[in-house]
Amino acid sequence: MQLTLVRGDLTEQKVDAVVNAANRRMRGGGGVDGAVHRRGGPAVLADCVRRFPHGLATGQAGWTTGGDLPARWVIHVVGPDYRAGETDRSLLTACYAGALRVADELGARTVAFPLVSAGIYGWPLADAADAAVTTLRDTPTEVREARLVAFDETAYAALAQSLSTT
Ligand code: AR6
Repeated sequence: MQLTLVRGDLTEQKVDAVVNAANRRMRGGGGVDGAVHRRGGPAVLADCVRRFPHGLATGQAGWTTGGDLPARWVIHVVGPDYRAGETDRSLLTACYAGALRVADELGARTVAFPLVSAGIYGWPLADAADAAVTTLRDTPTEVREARLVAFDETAYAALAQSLSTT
């Protein structure tokens, strides 16, 4: 599997599936979640309601249609809310491993990832980048490209550092 890094907007990636940093309710929100629902349109929320009537637990992953996104599917993961005291790192790595498992179920071969929990949920940036890089590298998968999408320069720098040192 190829692990790549780009700077850009997750919702513009032309991949089989994009990963969304959602919350337990699975009904949209701010950050990348807001962008996914805006760009994906109402079909994404409708699928969330239908497929996840009770939401998802922290650390879990599940998929919906990509709606109007270039990607065919959205794989929603619920990262731990560091600011609220969810500091167990295995909850964060489970998001990446779970997203790859769901991608394999779907047959998605190219998957784009944001830096889960590193925004509104406040996970320290360098460790969030390390968790992403090491988990994506170490998890067996049929995915051919896992593309890390850094939204800003600081996220890009943290991911580049993790890719070169871990
Ligand atoms: N493309 C790529 N990355 C983005 C984009 C984008 N369009 N927008 C933001 N990021 P966050 P979290 C980056 O806050 O910390 C929501 O309200 C952002 O700079 O989106 O897991 C949910 O509903 C950061 O590096 O997700 C939850 O309630 C990374 O994506 C909560 O926020 C993650 O930031 C989840 O918080």
